[in-house]
Amino acid sequence: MSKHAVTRSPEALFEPTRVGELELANRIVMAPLTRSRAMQGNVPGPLTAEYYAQRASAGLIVAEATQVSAAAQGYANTPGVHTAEQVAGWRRVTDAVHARGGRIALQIWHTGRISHKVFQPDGRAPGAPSAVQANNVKTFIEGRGPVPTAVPRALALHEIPGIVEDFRQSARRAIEAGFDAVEIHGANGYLIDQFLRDESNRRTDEYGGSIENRTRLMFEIAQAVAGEIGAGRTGIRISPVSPANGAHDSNPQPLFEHAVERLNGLGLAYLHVIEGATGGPRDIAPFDFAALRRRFDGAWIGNNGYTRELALQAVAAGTVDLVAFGRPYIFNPDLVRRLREDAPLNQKFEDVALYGGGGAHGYTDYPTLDEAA
Ligand code: 8OZ
Repeated sequence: MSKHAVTRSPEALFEPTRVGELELANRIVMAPLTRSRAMQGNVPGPLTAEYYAQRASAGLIVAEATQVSAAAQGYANTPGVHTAEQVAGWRRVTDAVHARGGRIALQIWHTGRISHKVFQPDGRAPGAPSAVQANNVKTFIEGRGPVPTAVPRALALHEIPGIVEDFRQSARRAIEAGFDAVEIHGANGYLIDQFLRDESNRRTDEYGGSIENRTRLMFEIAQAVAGEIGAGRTGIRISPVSPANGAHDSNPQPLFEHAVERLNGLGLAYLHVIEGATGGPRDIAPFDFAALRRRFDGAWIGNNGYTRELALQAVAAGTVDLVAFGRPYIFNPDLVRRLREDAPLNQKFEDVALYGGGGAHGYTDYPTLDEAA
């Protein structure tokens, strides 16, 4: 029998569980959500601390994608974790979440080709595996709105160790800032995903060509982060069939089976899997997710379009260990209670423009059940 052939009570969704070195109050995860409200210097401010504290009843919060270096940035007003001010800003956030009894991981991120020269400290084109522009993808620039992402430049072989090092140091700084864990952003068409896939990776050195070579950067980053902060505090997010940000591979099944096999050898705490198109249909393309799950001994966090029913059923059947909710967490700070009590969820009552950018409105002003009563 497979190690994952468990049967649990549906109530297990609301009960404590252990993930790596973390003791979590329940199996509900707040997915990382880019909200673009960082202050000057890409520093998370007091409003961000309040926003996450409001959501501290999640078993685990995965805080929004956060750049590992200045060059890793791809959008206006996203936070970083590469300066002392950013670490101090994040400390406010983790203190506020811990004061409410929550647990919080930081998602560390390099956008690669999903960037623009205005974000690059040297003013050059952003670095990527190869000089291949993402097909019809836009980014946000302050005062200019959505603009096409760059034609990137191919990173030189000698630049790659520095990127691995940026992830390692960011993981260290995240722990200094009080995070309980670090999630490596390997999904959604950003740098790590760009290296994985044959559409964006046309390299002929040891980081391109074979599946072994294309999974090398992901593996080296995961190894560096786990070596720095402990595998039991390290997770990684992948999106095998998502076309997000122009991601495309001619044959994702063997690619991701190999990637997960390599990651499993590191003993990581969890694998966070976007099952389908990010924020879109779960059945965008045929893919055998169970084949990945069989290759991974840590916890599996399933994500993408889960309803209450599907979450209860997937946890009970053991297809997933935890369920991450994204958009419902924008509108429902007390999502855990609402799911537990089968109470109605707040629906989107504001413009989608408030997802990213702006102030408190559409960010910290969604009512809990008690406040709504
Ligand atoms: C929405 C807008 C900007 C970035 C992702 C980090 O898709 C993101 C992101 C989402 O993973």
